[in-house]
Amino acid sequence: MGTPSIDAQPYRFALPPDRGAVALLVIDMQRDFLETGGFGAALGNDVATLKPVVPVIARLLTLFRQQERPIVHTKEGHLPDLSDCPPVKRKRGREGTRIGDSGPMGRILVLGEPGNEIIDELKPHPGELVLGKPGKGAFYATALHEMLRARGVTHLVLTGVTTEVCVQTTMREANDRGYECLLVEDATASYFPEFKAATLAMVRAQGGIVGATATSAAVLEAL
Ligand code: C5J
Repeated sequence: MGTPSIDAQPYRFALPPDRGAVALLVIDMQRDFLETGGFGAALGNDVATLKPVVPVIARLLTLFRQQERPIVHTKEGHLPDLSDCPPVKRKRGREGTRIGDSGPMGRILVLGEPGNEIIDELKPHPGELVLGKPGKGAFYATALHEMLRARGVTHLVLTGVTTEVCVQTTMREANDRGYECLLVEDATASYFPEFKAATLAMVRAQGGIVGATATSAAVLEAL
């Protein structure tokens, strides 16, 4: 029998023998993106398009918890004084619904506000890493790389929202830092289904230029 691997074409995400080396990354499953009244809705998006991934991520979380593999949850958010929010990022919103403005779930995309909380269905358990991040990529201006290295993580299973923004950016950052990356197809969503499809195709193109993709069924079976 060869090395167990998740059957992702065209590149094989070979599982290392050390369980602790494979981490689940749950990106930005926060109320700001998934609930009415948050940042995503303020930008004019239909938040319902993201909902189908919630039970899929919940299943992956259950398995990673059972197997005591590392789990990292990220939340996009800025400091209350917005000192970590580049003016260009704030400027791009619509008047009244920009980062830092007050909305139905508190200040939009600000750490510690109700909208910044991870949704109830996917609440982190004690001992899991929860990382606030000011950028789209989870490695930008955070200690994520150091945290993962300290735990011996070499492989990342990526999930979360939105596929073409924070998930794809994080995957590219992780690839550049030497992580083996697998994006779980039905555990990631976009407000724009065509952007999700394009992202999956981009990831898989050219021999898996930044990693692989696979269904959650394949991941659950392989693990
Ligand atoms: C966005 C994210 N879409 N988490 N953030 O602004 O993808």
